[in-house]
Amino acid sequence: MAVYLGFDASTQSLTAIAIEVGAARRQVIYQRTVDFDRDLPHYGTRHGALRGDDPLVVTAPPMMWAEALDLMLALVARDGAFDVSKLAAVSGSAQQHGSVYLGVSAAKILAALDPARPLVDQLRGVFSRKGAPIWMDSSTSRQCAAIARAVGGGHVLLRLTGSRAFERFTGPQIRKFYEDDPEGYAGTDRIHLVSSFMASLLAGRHAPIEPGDGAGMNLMDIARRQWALAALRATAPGLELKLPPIVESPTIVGRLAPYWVRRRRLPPAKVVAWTGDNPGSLVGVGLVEPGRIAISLGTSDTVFGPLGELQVDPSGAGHVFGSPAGGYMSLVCFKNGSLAREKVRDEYRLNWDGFSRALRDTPPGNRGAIVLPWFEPEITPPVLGSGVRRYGLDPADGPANVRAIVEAQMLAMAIHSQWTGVRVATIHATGGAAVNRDILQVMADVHGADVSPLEVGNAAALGAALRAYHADLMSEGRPARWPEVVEGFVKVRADGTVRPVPSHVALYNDMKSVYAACEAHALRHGPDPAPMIEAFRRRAAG
Ligand code: ADP
Ligand code: XUL
Repeated sequence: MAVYLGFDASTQSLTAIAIEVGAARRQVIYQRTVDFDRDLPHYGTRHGALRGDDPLVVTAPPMMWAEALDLMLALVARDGAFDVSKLAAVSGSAQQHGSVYLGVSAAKILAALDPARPLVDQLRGVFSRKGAPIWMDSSTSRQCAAIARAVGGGHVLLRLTGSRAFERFTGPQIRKFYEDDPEGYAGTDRIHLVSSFMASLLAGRHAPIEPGDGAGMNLMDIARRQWALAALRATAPGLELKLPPIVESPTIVGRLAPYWVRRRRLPPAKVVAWTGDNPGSLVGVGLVEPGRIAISLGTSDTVFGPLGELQVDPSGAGHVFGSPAGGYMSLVCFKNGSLAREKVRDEYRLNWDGFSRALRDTPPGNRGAIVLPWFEPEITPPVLGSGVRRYGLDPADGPANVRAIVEAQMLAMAIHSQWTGVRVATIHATGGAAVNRDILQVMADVHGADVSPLEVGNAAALGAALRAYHADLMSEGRPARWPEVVEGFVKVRADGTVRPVPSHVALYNDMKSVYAACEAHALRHGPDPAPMIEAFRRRAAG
């Protein structure tokens, strides 16, 4: 019997899940969350992030992530929920794109941590940039344009790296740091993703980057899974010397550092390369083979699934990442996810029960009332100037606004993920809002697909534990087929699959073009959709 520990260093929290794998038993035996705002209030984050005067700039303190890890391992050791001596390997999934900048002293400091002292006390000198830009940042449009130009155009970057230049991607963020603070950039010895930073803390040495997460940088050759020199040169000088190497996903990057072994009496378990939260979730929802998709309703909403072969989104909205299970995955990301739903919930003084009731009390199609849910600058479609747009929707009508927001999110997901060509029969739902069956009903109706909410709600953490297990088997030369690795861990929740209602599916198929017309109008490349909305309203009523 062996135990594997998986972390999810997400936007708002750090979660750990332990799984036990034996001949007769395969189960989740431990789950714990450290919430950044609540449990580490001294960093002053809101929803895990820091914002200043410029609404486009969003960062997080990397020290907070380190303290969360120290706290989490203290809890794991103290809770006594399982026999830690059986811990064979650990891995993790982290929010994607964010970057951590370390000075030359980091390698020495990481290798010589004193187990008697808290981690944060010893890391004070390691950062060459205090804040870490995170995926919610959208302040690098100028840098995106410059990088695209330097490699020969946006489509060249898209084919080379799997994505056109995106504001939140690491390359444009690095270029901005280099432009704004050339001395800080020069004093940077190593630039980590959140994932490789966390793995470095566990292993007590600089950890490499995993290709699932590396693909979210606009710097990696997606086909070769190696740094794309043309993209590096287009980004900042000498960058190749500052980036960790890229390794294959099931790579053991070290052992739990003596710091953790002595501080928490843990065994020197294998540390497996960390990936991004979306690639990690792909494993955690069991989508290790093509044909199905998953929707994660977390801080961001994401639609993702395995891709049979390398293909890119010609519209430039979607991404192709490496799949930790081999091959590729598609990903479409929406920034206005849970926080947008919370905004509407709070604006109309509801709790989640009231939010659900509003969904049940309003008709599918919302009598033609539509909202574009861009409370924050949006990623898909790209919208820099935030602002909610209402079409035929009365701002005073709470229930209609609740339905409008959920319908808008689900319609946008369906429209902007069409490029993958996957005919969706089943959606695996994960993330915090997947507990809400009324939201899942709209998802099922809009996509015309069964929606299976999964027993383990945090797919990113479960995926990390499963990747630790898989890599441990591989490292011992034991064949490990993915369907066998995930077997027994990915189960539909007891409340069961949500089925689409055929009449609603037909209505939403009709509504997709109306919603797309509202998007086009708001983005100033389409006419006033009012006549289209009116015609839809009449059809829906009839
Ligand atoms: P992340 O991992 O991105 O930090 P989670 O996947 O943990 O986020 O999701 C957290 C979100 O889940 C919260 O911000 C909250 O809006 C949402 N949530 C929790 N319960 C419900 C519910 N009953 N209905 C809708 N959303 C919910
Ligand atoms: C994906 C993305 C987000 C973050 C945070 O491209 O930006 O989903 O990974 O969860």
